Amino acid sequence: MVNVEVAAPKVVVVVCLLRGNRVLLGRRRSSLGDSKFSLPGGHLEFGESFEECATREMKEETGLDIDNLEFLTLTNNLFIDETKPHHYVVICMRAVLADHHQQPQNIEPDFCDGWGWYEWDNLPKPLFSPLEKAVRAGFNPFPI
Ligand code: 8DG
Ligand code: MG
Repeated sequence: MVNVEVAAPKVVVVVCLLRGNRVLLGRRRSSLGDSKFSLPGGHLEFGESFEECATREMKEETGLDIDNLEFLTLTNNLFIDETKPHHYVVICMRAVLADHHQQPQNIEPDFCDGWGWYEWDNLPKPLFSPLEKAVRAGFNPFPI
């Protein structure tokens, strides 16, 4: 049972990093969504803009520098049935590489098996549940 007196939703920023018709995904190493493919990102720190958080998380997790950040959408992600319940308000940004020759590095191997570029029309399986749900609902991060 969640103690709603002390439990609080957290704000997370994730990034759809676009390259041609591909997007950057990593296989999670985490109690939540372990071995599922998900977008890079993490918790918004006090005082940060969404753009700053996206840029920092991308650098911390992949070593990549990003550019042309734009807000895409937000989702209210509940993981209530987990042993430890979580509630995330997820801000989803879009970006491109600042330097098109830069390659992603797996900087936090304890939290990710590795990063790869995946075609949007042929996404890997299994996707992390919130991403899977968004894709099924028609979410598409590419500009029209
Ligand atoms: P931080 O401590 O470095 O700030 O965070 P992190 O260690 O990078 O956390 P994370 O697991 O990558 O992201 C925080 C939570 O955000 C994660 O446990 C569940 C939620 N989340 C979603 N959707 C997505 C997503 O597509 N990608 C990521 N990375 N997290 C997501 O609900
Ligand atoms: Mg992360």
